[in-house]
Amino acid sequence: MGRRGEKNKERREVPASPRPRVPASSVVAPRPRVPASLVAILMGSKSDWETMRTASESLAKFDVPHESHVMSAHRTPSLASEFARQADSCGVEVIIAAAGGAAHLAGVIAAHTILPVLGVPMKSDALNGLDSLLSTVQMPAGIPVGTLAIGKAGATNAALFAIAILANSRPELKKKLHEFRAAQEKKVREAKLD
Ligand code: RP5
Repeated sequence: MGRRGEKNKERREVPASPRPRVPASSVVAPRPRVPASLVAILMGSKSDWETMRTASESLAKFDVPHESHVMSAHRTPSLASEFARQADSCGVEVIIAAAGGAAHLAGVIAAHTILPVLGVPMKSDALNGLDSLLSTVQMPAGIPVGTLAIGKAGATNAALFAIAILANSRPELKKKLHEFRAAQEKKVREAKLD
């Protein structure tokens, strides 16, 4: 097999590529059944999913097409960097990256793309997530990672932040965000204490 063939073979074997962007020529064609993902949720381990499913559920409530993958800055470094490099051309607009401990995933992903990357520090056994928070938030100037709170609050807010970014160019999402805030406010105003 020539060099080109080998390169294509490598590309096909990457299991977690984002879904391909819908080509411009399909504008007049029937809409695809599964829309391309606008948000990619990445996490360093399957053990992070219990927390990160919160982000996925929040995006689903706003009907935002998204995909979730396990990949690690340490255990699968080439998969993580390849995903980050391809995400933009596949139609992804925001990446959420969650990791715990020496949490480098968000930073590594941000190093390989100019898409906005939102980092969610996972609660860790050893230091309760303080290690994850500092590893994610302390990026050197030049490669930004927007870091959210530790754990489920961070996962929810990462999704809401991603929606807010997407809403800048999508009036229907902006409307849903206003409705969400109004409903949230109503709930707090009507809270009854025993
Ligand atoms: C990180 O190490 C993961 O993001 C996870 O939060 C932490 C522990 O991973 P496991 O040992 O549970 O796979 O890479």
